[in-house]
Amino acid sequence: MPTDQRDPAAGAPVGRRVFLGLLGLGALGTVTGTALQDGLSAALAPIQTRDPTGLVSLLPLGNTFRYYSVTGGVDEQDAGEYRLAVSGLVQRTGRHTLADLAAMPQTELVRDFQCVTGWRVPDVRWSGVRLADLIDLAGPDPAATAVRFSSFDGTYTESLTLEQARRPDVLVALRMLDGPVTHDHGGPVRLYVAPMYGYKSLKWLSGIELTRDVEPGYWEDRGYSVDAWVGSSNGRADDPTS
Ligand SMILES: Nc1nc2c(c(=O)[nH]1)N[C@H]1C(S)=C(S)[C@@H](COP(=O)(O)O)O[C@H]1N2
Ligand SMILES: [Mo]
Repeated sequence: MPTDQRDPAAGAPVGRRVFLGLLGLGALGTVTGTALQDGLSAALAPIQTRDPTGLVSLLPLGNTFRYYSVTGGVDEQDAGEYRLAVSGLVQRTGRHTLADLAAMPQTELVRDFQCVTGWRVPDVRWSGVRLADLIDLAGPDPAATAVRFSSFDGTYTESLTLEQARRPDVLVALRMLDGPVTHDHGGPVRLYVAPMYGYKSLKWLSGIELTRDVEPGYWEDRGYSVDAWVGSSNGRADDPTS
C-alpha cells in the first residue's frame, strides 16, 4: 500500500524508527497536551501509513498534521540567516531574505490539506508570496518549462511545470495555521501547492530552479505520480487501481 514513510529497509510494520519515536515521547512528558498529541501523531504516522486494517486511523488523533521528514532531524534555520535562491534558466538570479519575502504582497488561502496516504486537515489557513511573483522577478528564459525545488534538509526535492508554478494557488508560504511556519512544518519558508497532494508542498524550501524539463522529485522517484492533483488516482507501480 502507498506509504509516505516507506523505508525499503523496514520489513516489519512497526519498525525501529517508530520504536525510537515512541521512546522520544517519554521526553515530552512535561510539555503540553497539544504537543504531546502532535508527538503521538508523528510517532504513529509510520504505523498508520502501513496499517492494512485501517484500525490505527480510528485512534483519536484528530485532524492534525503528521510530521514528515525523509531525513530524520533537520537543523533549524535562523530567520535572519535564511536565504531563498532563485536560479537556473532565468535572466536575473535571486537571493531573497525572509524580510524580502515578507515585504512582497502576501496571498492568503484557506484549504484542506490532503496527504496522499489518506489523512486530511480541513480549512488550514496559509499565507505567503505567490510563486508566480518570484518567477516573474527572475524572468524565465524561453527554454524554461519547469521549476525544481530543493530543501535545506539536503535530500527532498519536488518540481512543477512552469504553468502549474504560475497558478495563483501556489505559494511560497511564510505563515500557516495562524502563525509563522514552524520548523517542524518546514519553516521558516515552505512551498504550498494548494491543488495537489501534500508531498508537493516541500518543506524547508531553500532553492527554486528554472529548468528545461520536469525532474521527478524525491517521492516521485519512489513511485508517486508527478501529477499530484488531489483526487487523481496517483498511479503508482504497485497500485492496482492505476
Ligand atoms: N522536505 C520535506 N518536505 C516534505 C516532506 C518531507 O518528508 N520532507 N513530506 C511531504 C509530505 S508527503 C507531506 S504530506 C507534507 C507534510 O507536511 P507536515 O510535515 O507539515 O505535516 O510535507 C511534504 N513535504
Ligand atoms: Mo504526504
